[in-house]
Amino acid sequence: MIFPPVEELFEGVRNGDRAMLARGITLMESAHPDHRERAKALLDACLPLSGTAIRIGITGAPGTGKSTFIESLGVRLAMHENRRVAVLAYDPASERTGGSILGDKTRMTRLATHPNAFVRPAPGKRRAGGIGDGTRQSIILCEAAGYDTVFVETVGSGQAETTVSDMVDLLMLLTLPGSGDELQGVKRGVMEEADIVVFTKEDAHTPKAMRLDARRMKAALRLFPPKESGWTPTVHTCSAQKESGLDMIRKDMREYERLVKSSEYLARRRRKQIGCWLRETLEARLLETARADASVNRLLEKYEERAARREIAVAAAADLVLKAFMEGERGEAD
Ligand SMILES: Nc1nc2c(ncn2[C@@H]2O[C@H](COP(=O)(O)OP(=O)(O)OP(=O)(O)O)[C@@H](O)[C@H]2O)c(=O)[nH]1
Ligand SMILES: [Mg+2]
Repeated sequence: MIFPPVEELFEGVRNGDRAMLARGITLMESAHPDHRERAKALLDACLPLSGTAIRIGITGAPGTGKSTFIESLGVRLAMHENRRVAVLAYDPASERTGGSILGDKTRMTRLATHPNAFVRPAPGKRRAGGIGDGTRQSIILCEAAGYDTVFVETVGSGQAETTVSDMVDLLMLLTLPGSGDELQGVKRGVMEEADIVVFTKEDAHTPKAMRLDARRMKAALRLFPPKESGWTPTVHTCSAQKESGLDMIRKDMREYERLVKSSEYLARRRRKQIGCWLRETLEARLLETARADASVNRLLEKYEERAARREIAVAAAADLVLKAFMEGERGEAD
């Protein structure tokens, strides 16, 4: 893919040009070595303009209605609060198909056509630099483009090393009524991190079942230790399709935002996230460098043979390869 020069991309992003923003994000996601320097330059240019939005993670098991929810809520935020809404939706289905098919729900056509919104259905390709790398960079670009509300949709399987809560300010967990304690495979950890829990599709369930589940969830959340933010997690029921229950959620979002922005908490949380991002990136770079190192690969083969013959233990062989790699790196630096 051919990209415009970085200055042009940056100007486009800064002026809120959605096509340029989309291309900028594609550049960030590109694994092509030629694109790396330009991606870095674009990110550097955007950094001073970032940090301004409220970043909201929407997580939940596949099919809970995350995309539909973001769309309905997003349209309301844009319409009633004049918010500029960006959505980064990572579509697990397109990951399976290699990114060629994106469902209508992920495209969020109603929101995407709103002049105050930007929807980016990303195939969620995981490349070196940590799974969150592309998403974090995309958030920065969206903020530089003037979006004040950024949604990140992910499947809360809890398998990823980086969870969405490591990159957002507010985490919403979506779940279906009647899904029981195990929350359809969503890990307990995600429940503990959630600031707002939403039972979706209330139009398809009896009010009694919804109330019961909400009550149980509230009781379960009370067992977790109090949050550092000072926020007490809330529980809601809604239907994104019938547009019910959404305004209460909007109200909570505003209150949460006010709370975390009026204390040191948001700054502290973001600082912690940066530290996490830096370490993750460094780890990925180290791995990448070691994997590309010819002498490491030669030694690996040699020790693999020897380990297979049981002449050396695997841990001892790994130590020797690591030692040789570090000495080689030091030698080069001299
Ligand atoms: N009855 C009803 N159906 C809904 C509601 N919200 C979503 N759905 C339906 O549930 C299905 C899944 O919705 P999505 O919004 O794609 O769910 P998702 O959580 O984003 O799904 P993945 O991204 O694939 O994990 C679709 O068929 C929606 O039409 C709702 O409020 N009520
Ligand atoms: Mg979805």
